[in-house]
Amino acid sequence: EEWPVGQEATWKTALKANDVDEDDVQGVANTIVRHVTTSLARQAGNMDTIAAYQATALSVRDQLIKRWNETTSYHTARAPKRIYYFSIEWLIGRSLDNAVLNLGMKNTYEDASRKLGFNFEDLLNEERDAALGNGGLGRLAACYIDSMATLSLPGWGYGLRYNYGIFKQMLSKTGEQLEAPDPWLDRENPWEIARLDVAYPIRFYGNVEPVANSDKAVWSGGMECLAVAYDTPIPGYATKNCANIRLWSAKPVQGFDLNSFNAGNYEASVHASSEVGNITQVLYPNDNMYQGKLLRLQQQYLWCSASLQDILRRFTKLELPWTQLPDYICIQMNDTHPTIVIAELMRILIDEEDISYDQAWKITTKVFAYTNHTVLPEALEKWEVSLFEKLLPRHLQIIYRINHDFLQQVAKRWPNDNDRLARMSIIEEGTPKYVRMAYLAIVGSFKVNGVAELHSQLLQATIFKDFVEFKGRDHFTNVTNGITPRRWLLQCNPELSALITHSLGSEAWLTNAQLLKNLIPMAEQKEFRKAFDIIKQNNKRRLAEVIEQELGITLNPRSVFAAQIKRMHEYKRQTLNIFAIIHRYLEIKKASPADRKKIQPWTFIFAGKAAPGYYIAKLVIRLIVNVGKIVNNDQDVGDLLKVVFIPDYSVSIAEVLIPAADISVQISTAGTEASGTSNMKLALNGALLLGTVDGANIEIAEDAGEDQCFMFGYLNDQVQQVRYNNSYNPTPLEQRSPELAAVFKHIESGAFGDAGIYDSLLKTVYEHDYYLVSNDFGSYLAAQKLVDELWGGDPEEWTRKAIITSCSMGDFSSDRSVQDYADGIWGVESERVPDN
Ligand code: B1H
Repeated sequence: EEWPVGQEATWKTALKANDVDEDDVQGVANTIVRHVTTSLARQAGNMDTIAAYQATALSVRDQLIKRWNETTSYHTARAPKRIYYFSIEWLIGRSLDNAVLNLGMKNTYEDASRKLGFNFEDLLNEERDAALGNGGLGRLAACYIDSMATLSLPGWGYGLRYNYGIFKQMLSKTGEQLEAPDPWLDRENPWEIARLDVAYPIRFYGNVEPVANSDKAVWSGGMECLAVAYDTPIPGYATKNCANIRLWSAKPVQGFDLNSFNAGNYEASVHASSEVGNITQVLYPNDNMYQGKLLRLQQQYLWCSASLQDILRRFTKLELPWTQLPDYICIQMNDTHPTIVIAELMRILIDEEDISYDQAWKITTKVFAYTNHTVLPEALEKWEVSLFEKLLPRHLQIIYRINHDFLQQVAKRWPNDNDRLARMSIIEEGTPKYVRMAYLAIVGSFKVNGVAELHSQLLQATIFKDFVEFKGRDHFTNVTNGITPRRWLLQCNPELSALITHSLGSEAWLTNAQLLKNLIPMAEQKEFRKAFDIIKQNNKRRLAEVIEQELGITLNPRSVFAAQIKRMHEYKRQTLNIFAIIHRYLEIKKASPADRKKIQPWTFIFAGKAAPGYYIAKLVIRLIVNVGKIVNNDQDVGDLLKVVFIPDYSVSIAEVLIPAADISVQISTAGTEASGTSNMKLALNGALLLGTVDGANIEIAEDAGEDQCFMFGYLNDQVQQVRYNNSYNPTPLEQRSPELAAVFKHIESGAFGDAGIYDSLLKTVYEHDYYLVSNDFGSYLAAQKLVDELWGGDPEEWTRKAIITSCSMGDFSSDRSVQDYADGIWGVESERVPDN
């Protein structure tokens, strides 16, 4: 090592002085108090829990930064191939508990804070969620970066530092969703490191001049701004390695507006910079829904251009020829949101690095891989050509050239097949014209994957069929999603984690989730079942307390806790669930007091946000809330049925809900949910799967065993036909499902609010019923009946199934997923920082 300035001995002593051993409680307390009195400028006598949280977080941050630095130096010295995960969403949640657990310092921090007069649990609750994502896609990125760190892979995440994350959801008195901003950065964020010196220029709009006799062009003018880096260190579990998420914030270029854009027009120059400030203001709140807004394309380009400039700067330091770029970097695109990065790499190589178009294309297509997360047509990104041309004129030229060359190859393979050319073109012809981002992502990358077996098959058989024929089977693959067992078991369910560690005799399952299998035989032991059951009861009671406190609803912890917790969407069919609840309610009302005694008690728990512009999804929330109001206060019902909608669903709320669930409700129309990941989290925590044959449900049922699950509903290959009949040979609802017709009548009678308010929702089922709610209603009721029988008839058997389910989830660790990516797609290897 080199000591650039001063005396080596002084440096070394100072570095040592700041080291804290993992179990050094006093040392940790020292660092916390130092932050109280220096960073926070407070006095010991002037402390509240917020200050204690902040000082503790800063103390942990010090540990993370040390590891971050060591990891960075090590990787710089070794210069391995690196993986960069591009995600426009990072749904991290809180970091303190997760960080101390991954550092192996939870006990030390608990002790230190107790000795300083604080309860560590209270400090944890002061932290705000980093909610820079909508749902599964954003949380997946967060789980994957945890696994990349834990596997010691040389990799970083890249994203955007939104000033406002996903909106805060509130409910009006009448059960309507209201949205408020999420100013998560209002308090200082101890988990980020501002790198004000790491900033790249980004251009928008402007003009393009071709350069004669070359592939090059000069793009100039327009609006320039800066993308500034903020780093979030992500510690691995049981490794010194620390990964990084680098998030970009837009800021105006100093002096630009005055000198070259609006000289002499001060007011206009201020205006120009406020457009720049807008770019990273807010996360777009749509899940599984495309919205073609200019600002969104600005976000995508700023993020991709800054990230790529950052990556290429690192590569150029190696002083290697550009042809070796694919040997040193791989970029994984989380959905099509970063697809513009393909054109950006082409632009930089051609216009700035003097590489020929053909050579640039050879390099580019070896760098990128693309993950598709949905087959829903309304979610597929396609940008209006005119908008694209205005904002990114040079990129549109490059895309046209890519498309031209690509279609020539297609035409060569399939002469005179104009239909095929029109189908496959990256440019959708028509008025207006569109750029199809998924097609660009396929053509510009070396691998495309889906996120569960069924989904990957569906991609290849339907929306990307032509591309499989053109590129060959090997261009496409599957990597089934996974979740990190550190957050989704160790952190959220400490009691179950302790039981597992005790029973296995080691903590090795936390980095090798397959070891959980070894506990399956324990399901046959009464003692173990009892221990497992007590933990579930405790988790249910903990949740019931929160719900009592926050919502004033008293739950029966002996009832089946059935959780449907995910974004509100027609395809996810919260409708099916709430209609079945109303059916159950009507059955209870009909039953004699004697018959009621035989009815099993259920608590249905919903949580999830609707996109602010998604009218039908918001109406479903309203129905759920209003059904709850009636059912929860009906004397005839008593403890037999409760319906709870928990507002403002978040990662932190999920951490309380998931360990408390008995039943995991996963009831999307077959073929619509690409994977789902709450299904994995709930199963890992011992909830039994009540689900359709869709997404990762299928693989969960395979691994846990079908005996452990309650599967129902039309299969994917029947859906098209049923859907067609619903539209073109419709039968009255009474015939399709008399039970559902009765439910609708009851809703229409005004039982849950003025008659008429739910008409547009009911109409989606009466007419077309695109998502097969009426068709699957009967089999959903039948599946619930089986649940009733097991819950009431054989509680021991229930627990046995829960244990088997939980211990069969090894495959769904994100460590497995990320290792699959590393081996099968990225070609990167573990680069573990030596212990000393
Ligand atoms: C998923 C999205 C998504 N699929 C567009 N697609 C978005 C699409 O802001 N947008 O424009 C945002 C999100 N999200 C989800 O990904 C799937 O529905 C889940 O089934 C899957 O588990 C998850 C992770 O792969």
